[in-house]
This record gives sequence, structure tokens and C-alpha cells, in this order.
Amino acid sequence: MKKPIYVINGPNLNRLGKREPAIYGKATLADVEQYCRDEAGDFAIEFRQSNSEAEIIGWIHEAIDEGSGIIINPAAFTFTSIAILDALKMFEGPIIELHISNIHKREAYYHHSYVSKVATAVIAGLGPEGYRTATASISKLLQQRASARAELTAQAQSGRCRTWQPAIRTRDVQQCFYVVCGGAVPFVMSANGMVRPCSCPASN
Ligand code: DHK
Repeated sequence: MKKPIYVINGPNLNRLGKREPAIYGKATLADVEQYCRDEAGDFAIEFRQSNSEAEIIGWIHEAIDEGSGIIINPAAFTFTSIAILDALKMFEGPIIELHISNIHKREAYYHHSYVSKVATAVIAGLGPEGYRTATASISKLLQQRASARAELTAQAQSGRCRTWQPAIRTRDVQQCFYVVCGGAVPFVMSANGMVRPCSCPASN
């Protein structure tokens, strides 16, 4: 069973649709939730919104154990919360930071994001449609990672990766996949069957 994608929304987004429609559009939070469900393919969606920093951190912790990917619109906490950054650092899957408005075109206090330090990607300025783009992108990324891991496991089990010791093989595949490379397909199979990870020191 595939783990769900968590879509976490920060403060004031419960007022979406009524809140500054010139900036945030007329779509409601329920509308953008449906956009995510429309684009999620065979991934389930855990869609949450809170005006509480502690509650958002609790959901990130939940996603660490139960989730495959995180889409987060931290709203104003983007620019204030090291606590949310620290929580996201513990998440091993892809993280997409999402903003309805283009924060870089707005007031200076919207320019420095703590979350961007740990995000796999940042989407800003596409309006409520950004939720569709983020969901389609993260589910594609997760599928790519799953097929890369399946390919690597097949290679490892087929014994073609002569450079990997069985014990190391399992650990390094896991480690490289999440920590070092973080890309969709982190490894290249060379002609002699050797698996050459990007720049993973563990592979040497
Ligand atoms: C939402 C907010 O609430 C603001 O604090 C951010 C973000 C922008 C958005 O564009 O989705 O600055």
C-alpha cells in the first residue's frame, strides 16, 4: 500500500476564497483540496490546514512515519519558523514548498524562506492552480524514485553490482537514494554492470 502524500497548509489559508482574492484567488480551501485529489493518481492525500505552528509540526512528524511526500504551504510561518524547518529536516521523502502568490514579487518580509533550505522544489505564483502542479509533480517524482529503487534492488539481487557487499548493498542503496542524491534516478549502470551512484562516498 503506497503511503499518502501530505498536503499541509498554514495560517489564514482556511479563509481562502474570501481572503484578499486579488492576491490569493477565489478558489476555496475545499477547491484546492479537490485539485490535489484530482492530480494524485494512485496516491492517497492527507489534506490539512492549521493556524497553529505546533499542530503543523505534529503533522510533519506524522508524515515522517506515515507519508511518502509532503506538499507544504506554510504561509506566514515560511518566513518565521525554524521549528518547522527542523521538523522537515527529518523527512526523507520529497518536499515541495508551495505559495499561491509569487512571494519574491511581494514585500521584502516575504522574500526569505526557511523552508526552501530543505525543499526538493519551490512553486510560487501559479495561484490556486499551483496545488495541481505540486501534486502532479510530487506523485511523478515518487513514481520515479520507486522505479529507481526497484531497478537498484533488482540489480543488487542479480549480483551485477560487484562493488557492493550484500550488507553494504542494502544500506547504501537506501542511504544514497534518500540522503545523498535525493534525485529521481540517482544511479547509472556502467557497461560492466557496476552501479555508479552520483557522488556517494559510500559507493567508493
Ligand atoms: C500565503 C500566505 O499566507 C502569506 O503569508 C505568504 C502565501 C504567501 C501564499 O502565497 O500562498 O506570504
